Amino acid sequence: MLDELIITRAIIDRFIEKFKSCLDLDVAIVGGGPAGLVAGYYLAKNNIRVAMFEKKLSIGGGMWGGGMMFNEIVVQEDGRFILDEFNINYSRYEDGYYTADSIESVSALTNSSVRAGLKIFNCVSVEDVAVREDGVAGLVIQWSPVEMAKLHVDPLVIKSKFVIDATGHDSNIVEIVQKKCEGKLFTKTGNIVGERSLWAEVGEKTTVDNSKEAYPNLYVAGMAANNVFGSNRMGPVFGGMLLSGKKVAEDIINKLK
Ligand code: 48F
Repeated sequence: MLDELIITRAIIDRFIEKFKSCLDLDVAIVGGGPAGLVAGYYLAKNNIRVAMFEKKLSIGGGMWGGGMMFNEIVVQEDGRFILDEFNINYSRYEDGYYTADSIESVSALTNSSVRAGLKIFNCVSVEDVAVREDGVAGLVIQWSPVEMAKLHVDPLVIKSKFVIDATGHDSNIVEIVQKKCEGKLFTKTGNIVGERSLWAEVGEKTTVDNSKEAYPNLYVAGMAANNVFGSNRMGPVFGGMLLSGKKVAEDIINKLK
C-alpha cells in the first residue's frame, strides 16, 4: 500500500539533504544553458563542489529551439569532440559542419552533468550576489514563482568561492555587480561593453576567449561572455557555447589548485 505521507516526507528530506549539501560551494553556476551545463560537467568531473541555479522550470536555455524553432543545432569541427564526450549523436552536413538534434543535445548535456555530480536547482532565480572585500562571495537566491508573483519575501544565501555567470545574452549577474559592487569590471571600459550584431565566425571564437574572470571571483561563460567583453552574437551554431563552458571550468580548476 502506498503511503502518501512517506512520499511527501521522502521528497522533503531528499531535497533538504541536497540543498544543504550545496550551501557552501567551490563554484555556483547561474543559468542552465549549454555553456553553464558544460562548465558544470567538467567541474563536477574534477570533484569540484559545484551547483547550478536556473530560474526556469526547464534546463537548457536557448538550445531547445535550435534555430528559429527548427530543433536542430549546428556544431563546427572544433566543438565536435564535446559532442563525443557527451555521447550526443550527430551527422556530418558538409566538411566541418555537424548537426545534432537539439532535444537530444540538451538532454545529454543535462544527464551527463548531473551524473558527473553537478547539483541542479531549477525554479530558482539569482537576484543578487554576496560580496566581501576580495570580490564576489556567493549568491542571493529566491524561488522564481516568488519573483514572478512579486511577493515581498526575503531570499536566502549560498556561499561560493567562485560564481559563473552563464545567464546568456543579458549577463544578469555581471549586470547586478556593475550596478551594486565596488570597483570596475575587467573589461576595456570597466563596464559591460555590450553585445554586437551577428557574425558567427568572430562570435564563436570570442565567446571562448571571453570566457574568463570579469570581476574578482566572478567568471562569465557563453553568450554572457560576449555581452560583457563586447563581441558578436553567433546564432544557432553551438561549438563556441560548449567550448566556452569547458574553458571557464578549466580556468577555475587551475585557480582552485
Ligand atoms: O541563454 P542560454 O542558453 O545561455 P548560453 O549558455 O547559450 C546561449 C545560446 O543558447 C544561444 C546562442 C547560441 O548561439 O546565442 O542564445 O550562453 O541560457 C541562459 C540561462 O540562464 C537562465 C535562463 O533562464 C537560461 O536558461 N538565467 C538567466 N538569468 C538568470 C537565470 C538568473 N538571474 N537566475 C537563474 N537563471
